[in-house]
Amino acid sequence: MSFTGQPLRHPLAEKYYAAVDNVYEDGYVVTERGGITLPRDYVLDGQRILDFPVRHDDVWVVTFPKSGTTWTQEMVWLLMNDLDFKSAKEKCISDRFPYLEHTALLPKGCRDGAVNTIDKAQHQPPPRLIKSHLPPVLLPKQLWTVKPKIVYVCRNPKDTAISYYHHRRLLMNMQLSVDEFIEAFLENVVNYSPYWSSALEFWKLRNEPNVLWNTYEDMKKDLGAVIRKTAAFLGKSLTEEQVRQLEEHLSFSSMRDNPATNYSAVVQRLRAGIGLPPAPPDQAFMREGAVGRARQRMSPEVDRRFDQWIRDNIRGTGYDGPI
Ligand code: PPS
Repeated sequence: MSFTGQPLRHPLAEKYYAAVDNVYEDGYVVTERGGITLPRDYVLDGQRILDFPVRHDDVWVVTFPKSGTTWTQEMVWLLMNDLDFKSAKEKCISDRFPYLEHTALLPKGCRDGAVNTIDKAQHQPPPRLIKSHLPPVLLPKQLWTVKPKIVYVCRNPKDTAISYYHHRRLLMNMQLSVDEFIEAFLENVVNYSPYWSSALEFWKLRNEPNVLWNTYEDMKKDLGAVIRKTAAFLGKSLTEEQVRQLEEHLSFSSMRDNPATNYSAVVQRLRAGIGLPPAPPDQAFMREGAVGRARQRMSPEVDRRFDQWIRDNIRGTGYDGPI
């Protein structure tokens, strides 16, 4: 069986490609399975990912992009490694916690002969820790039969979209205004969209015993509580002093200043791969780390469209995730 997708055809797609300087030379597809927008090369790996062999002792962190993935990965890595802060600081989180489908998401100039990230994820010593931004429909099928632990993190779609906008500027020098990018986001033109194929579908799975539903907003409100909840889910026990230490390590300022979590080197490498100079000082992966500021960044008209889009997508579902 082969994995297929149709070229993304949308009036906004051309504008969006041009604004990122066509870094995905082969454009985008909408996957036949699930209708997800991804770079064309994803079809080469899609079936292998669906057939990826899952282990019962894996721990997966799954999110829609820009929802607090890195924050959660660092928390889970430390919980799974007896709070070994020293080792955590010695190696970038992307090397400690592979991103399953990353190779297919990298512009060609950034691949640089590196090992395919599916191999990297597969051949880790157990317990393997694996990150993915894929929605349930494209994740390995064995996740639903072998049932390893999955930590899902949801973030309200407006803050997610604004964070995504800045991410595209940082990594691809995207030349769209906030409103133009939000339009593309709402029309499912950006990678991994639709947002709801991830958030709403994982929300439906939130009561599965092997799924933990966390939110970025809860992490901001009471990180200690999320640490305790996640530790219990992973079968780890922590003293209150250890919770405090982990909270400190996971604070925005500490992760921003930590080269193993702030992606500063990765960002420069990826920019160089597509011919961009080092990032300007006012742009960084660890950008703002706030909740609820997105509304101020878009025009009132686009903000209203966004609210309508949320209402349209959750109507009749009972969804009570962050909006
Ligand atoms: S990615 O590229 O999809 O993996 O990005 P992801 O890690 O999911 O999301 C990046 C956003 O998470 C913020 N972040 C944090 N916020 C608060 N505290 C901590 N410790 C933290 N670590 C990462 C990061 O700043 C990005 O959000 P924005 O809104 O852009 O600041």
